[in-house]
Amino acid sequence: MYTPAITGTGVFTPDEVITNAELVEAFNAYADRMNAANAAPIAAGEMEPMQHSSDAFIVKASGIERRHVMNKSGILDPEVMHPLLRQRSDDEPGIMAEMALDAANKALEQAGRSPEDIDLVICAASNMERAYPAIAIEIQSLLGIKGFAFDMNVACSSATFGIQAAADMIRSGSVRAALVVNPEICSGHLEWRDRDCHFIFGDVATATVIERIEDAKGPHFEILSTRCATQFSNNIRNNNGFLRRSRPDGMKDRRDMQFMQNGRKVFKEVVPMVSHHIADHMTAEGLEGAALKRMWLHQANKTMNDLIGKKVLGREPAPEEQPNILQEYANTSSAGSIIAFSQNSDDLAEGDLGLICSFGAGYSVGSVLLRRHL
Ligand code: CO8
Repeated sequence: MYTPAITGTGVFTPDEVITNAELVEAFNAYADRMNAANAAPIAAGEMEPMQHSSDAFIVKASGIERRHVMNKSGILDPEVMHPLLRQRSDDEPGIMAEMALDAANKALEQAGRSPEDIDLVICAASNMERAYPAIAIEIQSLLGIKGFAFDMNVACSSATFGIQAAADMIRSGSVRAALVVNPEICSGHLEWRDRDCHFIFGDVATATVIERIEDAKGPHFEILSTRCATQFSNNIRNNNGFLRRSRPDGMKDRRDMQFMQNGRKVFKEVVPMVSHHIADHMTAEGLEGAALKRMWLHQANKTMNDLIGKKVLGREPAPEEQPNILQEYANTSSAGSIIAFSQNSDDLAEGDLGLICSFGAGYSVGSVLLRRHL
């Protein structure tokens, strides 16, 4: 058995940024148009008017201040309210592959590796732009990697589940070095016309290089253990899929074809699930939560992270013990905990313990326990 280690990470951040103020202005303009267009049924009491969104609510409820997106103009146009992305020919790289490539090159550079050193690519994300061929195989081809590649989807937990799959293959010796990429183009599936969720997501891509610890060329994180858990829930759901046109009103503009959630229930059910998951993981390793120097948590909601951190450490976590990036990126699904890790891990000392933990739709929870080596 070999010991796996994370030797490099990379983040692709789209150039375009939408602040809460810009988002709310566009949403409110859309709501006003809808209310004007439906003035008669609203006046007759047959229809509820759309309510305005507010920057203050968004910051208080989530901690999110802005988000990066692949296309801003469509999202902010009250006539459109979704990203506008050009149609690509089948002979050019897809948008997810392009995003992932940037993050992958940064991760390889940090690890001091070139594509020929890698023999496995996993594209782990909450949405794939097409069913097949796998996005991972396209990325493998664009990078010139030999070996094999596959896609996997566990919503917000895709990255940690992907790391577990890669780490297990490295342990057993079936691969020597792996690249796990998480291109998340959440803007494509977010319902920007719904004020309950229009502020939640952003776009980004992350990448992680995992290899045998003895092959590490620089500072790295030993993967001590991983733990994954799932429990079915309808509280976060997206009904879009390949059977859509086969349904009676299949191609209609239906709300359930975009991201849907019962946010309050998710909050209440997922916080204890994640806190117990981390506690169980630490106990299985003969450790207490307080042994963790840092936690890189899924980036959905600041209050949620504060509560989980407090339960795990048994006290109020200091900001540097549990860094948040959601104020800058919003929820980027599986990429969130990897951005937090990538941007806030260099300062850890030899032997320090840290834990990456993601959670979300499914429900799903994944944790990766790490030890720093310089
Ligand atoms: N502006 C002003 N007021 C608002 C707004 C708004 N934008 N939105 C809602 N309100 C109002 C509501 O109508 C409500 O009014 P009232 O009290 O009169 O009914 C009031 O504000 C409070 O609303 P909520 O109860 O909904 O507010 P919460 O405090 O619960 O906050 C959150 C809402 C932020 C959604 C919160 O519940 C939360 O973060 N929950 C956890 C969510 C979570 O972690 N989800 C994980 C899902 S992500 C995932 O798994 C990946 C899926 C794949 C990604 C696909 C990409 C799209």
